[in-house]
Amino acid sequence: MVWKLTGRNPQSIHIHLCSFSTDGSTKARRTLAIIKPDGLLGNYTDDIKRTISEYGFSIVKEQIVQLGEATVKRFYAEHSSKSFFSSLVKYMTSGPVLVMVLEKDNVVADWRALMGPTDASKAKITHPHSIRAKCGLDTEKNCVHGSDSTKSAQREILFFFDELAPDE
Ligand code: RTP
Ligand code: MG
Repeated sequence: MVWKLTGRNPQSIHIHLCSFSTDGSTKARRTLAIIKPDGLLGNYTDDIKRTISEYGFSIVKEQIVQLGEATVKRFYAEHSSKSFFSSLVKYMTSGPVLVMVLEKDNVVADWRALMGPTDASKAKITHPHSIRAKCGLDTEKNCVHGSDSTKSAQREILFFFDELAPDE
C-alpha cells in the first residue's frame, strides 16, 4: 500500500507518505508534538487533531498539562542562552498545553512540514496551509511544537511519557 497525500498547496506543504518502511523500529516513527497555550486557548485543538489525522499521523499518546517554569526551562534548555528564553518560558506557562506522541513513517520531517516555519507571520505568506499559518501569530506565539530530529524526538517523548521508554 502506498499513501500519497500532498498539501492542498503543494508548494507550501510537501508530504509524501509511503507505508513500506520495514526497519521495524517504532522509535524512529514517533515524534513529540505540542499544541501550545495559544492553540489550546484559541480553540484550535479539534482542527489541528483533524489535520493530524487527515495527513496520516496516529496519536499514540496525549495528555493535557499545565507546564511550570522549571519544566519549560528543562524542555527548551537548548535555548537557555537566547534573548527570547524568558519570554518563551512565560508563553509556555501561560496556560495548559496538549502534549502528543505522533506516529507514522518519516514522522519528524512530515510533522515539521505540516507545522510550517517558526515565524507564524511569515508562514501565513510562504506556507499558508500550514498549521502555524492558520493558528499562530508571530515568531513566538506559533501554536505548535515539533521535535527537530529523531534524537530530539526520543528525548522529548521520554520527557513527557517515560512509560514509552524501550525495555533495554
Ligand atoms: P519548537 O521547538 O517549539 O517546535 O519551535 P521551532 O523548532 O520552530 O523553533 P525554535 O528555534 O526551536 O524555538 C523554540 C520556540 O521559541 C519561541 N521563539 N521565540 N521571540 C523569538 O525570537 C523567538 N524565537 C523562537 C517560539 O515559540 C519557538 O517555537
Ligand atoms: Mg525547536
